[in-house]
Amino acid sequence: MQEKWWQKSVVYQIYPKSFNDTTGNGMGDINGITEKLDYIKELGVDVIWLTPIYVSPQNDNGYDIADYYAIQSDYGTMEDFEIMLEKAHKLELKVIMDIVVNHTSTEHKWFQEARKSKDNPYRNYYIWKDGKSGEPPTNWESKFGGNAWEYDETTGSYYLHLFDVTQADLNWENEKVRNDVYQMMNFWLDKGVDGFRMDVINLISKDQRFPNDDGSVAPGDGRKFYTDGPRVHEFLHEMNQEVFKGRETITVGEMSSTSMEDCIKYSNPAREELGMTFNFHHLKVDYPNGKKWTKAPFDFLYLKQLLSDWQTGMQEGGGWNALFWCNHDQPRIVSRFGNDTTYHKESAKMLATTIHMMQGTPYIYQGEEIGMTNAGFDDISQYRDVESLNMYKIKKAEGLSDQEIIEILQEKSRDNARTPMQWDNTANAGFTEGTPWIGLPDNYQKINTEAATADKTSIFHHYQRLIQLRKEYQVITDGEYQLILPNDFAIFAYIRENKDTKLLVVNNFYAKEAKLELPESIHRTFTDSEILLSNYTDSPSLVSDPISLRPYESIVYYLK
Ligand code: TEU
Repeated sequence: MQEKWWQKSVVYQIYPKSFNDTTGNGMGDINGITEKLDYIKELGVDVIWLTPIYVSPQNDNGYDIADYYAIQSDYGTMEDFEIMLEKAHKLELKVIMDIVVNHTSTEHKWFQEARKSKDNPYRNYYIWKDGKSGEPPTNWESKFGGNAWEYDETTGSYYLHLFDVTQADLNWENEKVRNDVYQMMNFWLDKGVDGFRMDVINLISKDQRFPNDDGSVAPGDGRKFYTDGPRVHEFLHEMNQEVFKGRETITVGEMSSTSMEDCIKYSNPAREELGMTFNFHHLKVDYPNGKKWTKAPFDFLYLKQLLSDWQTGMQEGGGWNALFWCNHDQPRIVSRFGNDTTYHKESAKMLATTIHMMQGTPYIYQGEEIGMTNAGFDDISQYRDVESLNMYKIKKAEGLSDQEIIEILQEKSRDNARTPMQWDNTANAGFTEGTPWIGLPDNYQKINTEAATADKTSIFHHYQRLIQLRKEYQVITDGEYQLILPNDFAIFAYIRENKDTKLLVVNNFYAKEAKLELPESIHRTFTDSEILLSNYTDSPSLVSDPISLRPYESIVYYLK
């Protein structure tokens, strides 16, 4: 297979609202991004992805789009965007937009029209059904809690919303919807953007029988009738032909509760659908029985198995993984699978190495490169996220105490990742001169980009080196992956190998020392080794056996 440029790239995700505020209104903006492009360039990434900046009532921070063709005024103007794009391109940074086309805001003009009457030309842009004896059409649940159908009085029927009630699902069966979406995507590509991250794109095709979920397959919330649905591959192939064909775009689909079989189909170039996929299975290893809203430790063996299965499975099927720990929907990884107190630096670096030496395109979420931590909010008034606020109400009604709910939110809330970017140790971490739209942890005094870029041993410089290694060692892009010691309770170790290079990556996931005993079959394959990267200055050479890994120690060996 011919290698694509984005298979060797690293992407940096920006959450504009929390990135850098230049107006003092407490929210980040496009000019704030432009101002920080040099910082992003210094890290060494190739691409930036902006979460939605279109006109939106912001009920879900922009994932509820009211106008795909215009910029939300809080963020600036189209001109600001064009200036940002030009500067990014000058720095050889590509820019990808976040496209949300499973649903629109109910404030979008299509929906405003659609709800007026049953014979409105836009009616069929959305999914409308009559209720059943005063009940919603099906028992499907919204991802943010409650039934997924909302009754609309004007026409006496229900519309589907898999997310918030203000996020109405588009009807992809309607060719006009599809063509309008493709036209809009072409508008942005013609403007010069380099590709798209596509929000919950595997949910666009619903089973047209709209059955009730009988609960026979967990979690029984209806997802089996629209996840990787009946026509999704057909629609994405069509999109590919109408939008991406003949262009050098980078495309990544965000896949909710997807299967590997489908991800291979989405991302195998021969099928001409998308470039790569995000899946979330490895980020559910702290959801006991699939339940997110509980406090639980993570299942380390399962984490290794999942990541490894997706490494080998996608490679065998000719698909391509997006690699990531963090985004705006996930708690901070150093607080989640690492140790954000005693071993902050060590564990953040170890987690980075674990993912960055795998096959795929790595994504770094703003602040991850300096080890930003969970927010630590201890009062519900500090939370902003619609999902967290809904869950608070639901858990309260189930009888949990405030304290119990807060403890869950402190671990699981999406707001953990949405606190302002920590630039320096001045007020509000240098994010704004006004009042930030959401609070931030006190640790910005120590954890900030100014300190990190000045310190050669920082997490920032570790990420920088990981990005360079990907450019220097082809094996990271094309090598085979082999998990070793699958049943070791502390060490995540694997081999990357192509015809001329062999790397061994070892990571201690815990604060205790761990003994690394390599299988004889691996030992026989090398006589010498060199350390390419470590999170300790004096990591052991591989000559002795077994070797002791210190807390969170992480080493990349080049085997000779
Ligand atoms: O997220 C889709 C998604 O399924 C999740 O990651 C979701 O936020 C999580 O499961 C809730 O627990 C995307 C966006 O990334 C997210 O910010 C939006 O809220 C969502 O789609 C709706 O557009």
